[in-house]
Amino acid sequence: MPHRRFKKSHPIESISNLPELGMKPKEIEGDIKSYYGHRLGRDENCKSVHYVYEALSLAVSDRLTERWKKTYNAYRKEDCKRAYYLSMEFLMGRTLSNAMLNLGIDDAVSQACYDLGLDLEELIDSEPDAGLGNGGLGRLAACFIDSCATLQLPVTGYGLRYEYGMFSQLIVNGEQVEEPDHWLRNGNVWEVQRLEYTQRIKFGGHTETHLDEKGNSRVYWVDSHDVLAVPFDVPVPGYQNGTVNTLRLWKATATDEFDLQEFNAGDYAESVAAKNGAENITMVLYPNDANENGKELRLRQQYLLASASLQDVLALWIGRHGNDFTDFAEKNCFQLNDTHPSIAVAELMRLLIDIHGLKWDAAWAITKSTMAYTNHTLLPEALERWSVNLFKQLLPRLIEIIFEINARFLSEVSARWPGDLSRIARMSLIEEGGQQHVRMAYLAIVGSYSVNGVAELHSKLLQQGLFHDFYELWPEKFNNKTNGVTPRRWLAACNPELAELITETIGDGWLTDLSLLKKLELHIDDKVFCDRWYAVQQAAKQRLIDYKKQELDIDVSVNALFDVQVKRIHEYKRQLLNVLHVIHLYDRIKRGDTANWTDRCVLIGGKAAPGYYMAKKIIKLINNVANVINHDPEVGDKLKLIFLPNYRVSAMEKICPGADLSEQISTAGKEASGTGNMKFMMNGALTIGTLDGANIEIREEVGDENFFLFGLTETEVESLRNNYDPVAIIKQDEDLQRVMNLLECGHFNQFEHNIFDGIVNSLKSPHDPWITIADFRSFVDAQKQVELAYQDKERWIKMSIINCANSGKFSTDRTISEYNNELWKLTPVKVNN
Ligand code: N85
Repeated sequence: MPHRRFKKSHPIESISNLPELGMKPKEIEGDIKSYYGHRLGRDENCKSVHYVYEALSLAVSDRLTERWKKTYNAYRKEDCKRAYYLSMEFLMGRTLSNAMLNLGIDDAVSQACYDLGLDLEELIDSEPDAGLGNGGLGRLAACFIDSCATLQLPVTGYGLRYEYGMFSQLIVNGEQVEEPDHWLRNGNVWEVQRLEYTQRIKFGGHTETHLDEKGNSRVYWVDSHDVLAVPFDVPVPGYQNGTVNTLRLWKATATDEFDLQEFNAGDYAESVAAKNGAENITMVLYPNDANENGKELRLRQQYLLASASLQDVLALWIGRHGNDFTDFAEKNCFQLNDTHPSIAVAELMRLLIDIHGLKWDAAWAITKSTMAYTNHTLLPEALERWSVNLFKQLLPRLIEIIFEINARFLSEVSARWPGDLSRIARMSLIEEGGQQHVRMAYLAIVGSYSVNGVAELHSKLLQQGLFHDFYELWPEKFNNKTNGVTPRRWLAACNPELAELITETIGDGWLTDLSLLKKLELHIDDKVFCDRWYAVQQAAKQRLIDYKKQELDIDVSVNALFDVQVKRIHEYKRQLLNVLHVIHLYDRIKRGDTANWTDRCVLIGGKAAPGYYMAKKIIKLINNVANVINHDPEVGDKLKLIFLPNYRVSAMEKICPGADLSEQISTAGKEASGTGNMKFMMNGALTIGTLDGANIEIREEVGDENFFLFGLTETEVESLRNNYDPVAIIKQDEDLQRVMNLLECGHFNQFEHNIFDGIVNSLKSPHDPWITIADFRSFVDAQKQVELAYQDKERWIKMSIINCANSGKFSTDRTISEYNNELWKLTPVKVNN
């Protein structure tokens, strides 16, 4: 019998020394076949596309892993400063095509698939989205880590590995029905479980104070019910630069001894069942995009993310520097994606003091120079507040620390404003009155060195409004970082025809320096170029039609203006205003007012939070109006209204290349930034929009004449609130009267009495927070300008080119460079291949 033991004490070198993987079609082809036949054990009898997708993905994934290890080693060797992006959501979408693009093997893979007789498009489309986010905030995190890798910055994403991602949306009888998204059902080739980095997380129990072995008083958190956080790592490749960063997602599991205790008590089955309790923590993503719900499970999720991630970072530090935290703050920083992970402020204090023995002041100095907080909304209903009682039960040590932070902070406030009791009450981390609550945004502000908004207007409103007291105290903490999107996924990968035309015209430098798109403007008078631009866009529109065809069974002409609004359904985003305009167009057709008509196809898509009554009613209204319009022979090609079900990242990749007009019509002051607006612009769509969020900066970049502006400004909105009279506005506007009349008489709900009463009443209410009626006339007029522009094909093409050419600012490469230059101060690390 040969010995099964390794001969040497360190056998690792001998098995770690791998030959480099080839990037040529034949080499990739060989790996695909080998994975398919050997690892997956399939042959010609297998009819499922899935295993072919898996074989190809494994081949691609190996090539990522090679670079991943080199990146890891390069960071280790440099002992460089690192940043950590803490987020409850990473809305990654699909991985395969992006990985191919960033590895620079898309042509080789195409060739390999062609030679094997495989349909690459079909394989790519068989991948489920990683829908680990709600909307803008989650997708921003995904674009950010893409840019960090492309800029070769040592940044790790930390998030949660939800078993169920964002629900799938079905439309049944015009209404949204939610179906659970079990995205891991068929396994996930892109993740690697790392049991060796498992962390232990405490919940419940109580605290005790004792003297430690050195005679110092120390707090112990005891009798807790612990859970394990197991990391699953996902590779995040930069654009053709050898860097592969890490997204580390935590899964909650039960500890072994938890079972054992129960087992000894004789209740084996109960104890195994209790495992579920632990695993429930990362079972499901909460599907609210603008509403905090105060559920205990959600607080457990937040704490698990914060605690596991911080323990992980501290373990890495201690592995290298021992228990010496002197330089910790110089070498680490944490960007908090909204308040969702802001419990990290208190948790870092706990770990440094209770576990690593630092004194309060030293721990606080580290905390407030490593944490930075990004705010994503001004909506009061989205501001997180946790009940102090819940905190005491679930995280007894953390609430003690929060109270201590608050006491010290409030004494700073009263030193600055002696006797100003109302200011102290306003600024306290604890909201009084009935039940006490922790104001998580205030905890994040007090515990951070930076507070930023996500567009200029939004950051200004934070300083003047929501966080004004804090701005007065620490003006230097506040700053703006206008959002962006990654041009790799949102132009190169999703619109390869346009990308190719751009590259042929100006070279390929734009992929990593999007400001170079500006050069396209030199070609707007080149007839051949403009014709090609038009042809590419028409082809994208045709593809969008084809993609939806089986599902929708509606004939749409590519010559119609494709007018698109896709985003979460929310009253502030005003899908209702869009519908009012559609009803107005329908009414014009029925009245025969169609001289110089522009055919239009209005596409609306988005998910409503399952508990958001009005948002669900809006979906029903869109579908009912669509049903009437699309089946009216008198309307014909002039107007179509389509609700796109189950909007998600992979859907946007198909939608944004085919849009002519991008609807960004939120009530001014309510949309923090918006990022869909940037994706559309980058792909050559024109925007109709209010002066809200990043629309303002988009308009600045493209120029007033290339943007369809309408609506009240934020200041006008606020001053109108006290004397807003929508009924009077309706009375004075004949078109609007007719639209409201169609709604009120039940024209769109003939056999469903009164179902839209809630919508009608909210529109007509003087307290409508979104003042939709006030912007109707201005919106309709701007839409007329859109039609005029669209009728002049040459003018439209030029405007389209100008929009794309000026989208350079909205690359997350620019955004991340600003985060890095002003806040993180990391040095890029080259990875040698
Ligand atoms: N904000 C956003 O997407 N917010 C959330 O998804 C969200 C989830 C959640 C859960 C968007 C609990 C409580 C509150 C919550 C803004 O609306 C966009 O304007 N909020 C902005 O472009 C985007 O964040 C990225 O900054």
